[in-house]
Order: sequence, then structure tokens, then C-alpha cells
Amino acid sequence: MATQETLVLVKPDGVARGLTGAILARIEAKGYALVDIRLVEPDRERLEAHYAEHAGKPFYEPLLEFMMSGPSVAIRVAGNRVIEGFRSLAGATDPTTAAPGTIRGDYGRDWGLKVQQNLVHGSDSPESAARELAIWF
Ligand code: DAT
Ligand code: MG
Repeated sequence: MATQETLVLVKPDGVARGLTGAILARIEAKGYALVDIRLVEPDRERLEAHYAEHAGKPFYEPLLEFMMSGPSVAIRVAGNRVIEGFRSLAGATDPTTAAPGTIRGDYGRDWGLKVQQNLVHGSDSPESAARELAIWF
């Protein structure tokens, strides 16, 4: 597959901890292009759209609360197979089991029940990327 676009979010924990630059550096070092970038303080409506697939799950409300706790940096990233590639850079959802060398593995901490504080979001399919990019840009 050729060039794709994906939505990357540096979530509120990543912004608050001053990790935006480190995360951007990894995206750039991998050779992906930064197409657009903005700081966003999302309201509930935007987050309900973004996380629609998780509505009703036990972690849904805490996840929305966390995502409203501060600004996120939204980035439109382009590159060959960038959707799969960024998820590989990000690592597993749970920061404790995310492999060393990944963003979540290197910077993510075990916050007890707060698995949602895993620093970044990356779209998981071309369909998700198109839908999510329209929500954040
Ligand atoms: P990912 O962000 O790796 O695509 P996901 O789409 O399954 O993971 O979940 C979205 C976010 O929700 C995830 O980044 C953190 C939070 N989350 C997922 N599973 C969770 C759980 N079991 N407990 C708490 N938060 C969870
Ligand atoms: Mg996901």
C-alpha cells in the first residue's frame, strides 16, 4: 500500500509531561511527514465522536474525562503504511506491556487503573483515519 494519512494524538498526559517534542521527533525520524498540527481542547461531543466504538465500555467515561483534562496535540501524519507504522511506534495499549523502544514502552507509566494515560492515539485502519481526521481537523 502506498502513501496513507493517519491521525496521531499526543494525549493530555503527553502534553502535560512535555513529551510532545520527543514524540514528534520519533515520527520525523521514521521518515513520516507532518502535514498539519494543532493544539485542541476537545469538548465532550468531539470525544464521543472520536471514541464512538468504545461507548458503553467500563473505561469509556474515565477515558472521556481524562481526554477533557487538558489539551491534546492533533497531528495529520503521512507516509507509506503510516497507519500500521505509527501503531508499531506507539506500542501496545497497556504501557506496562508495551515493548521497550516504543513510545508507550519507553515513556508510559503504570498508573494503576488509569490505562487510558498511554500518551498517544493512532488510527487503526484507513476508515478510522479518514473518520478521525475529519473530527480533529
Ligand atoms: P488503542 O489506543 O491502543 O487503539 P483502544 O482503541 O482499544 O486502544 O482503546 C482506546 C483507549 O481507551 C486506549 O488508548 C486507552 C483506553 N483503554 C482501552 N482499554 C482500556 C482498559 N481496559 N482500561 C482502561 N482504559 C482502556
Ligand atoms: Mg484505538
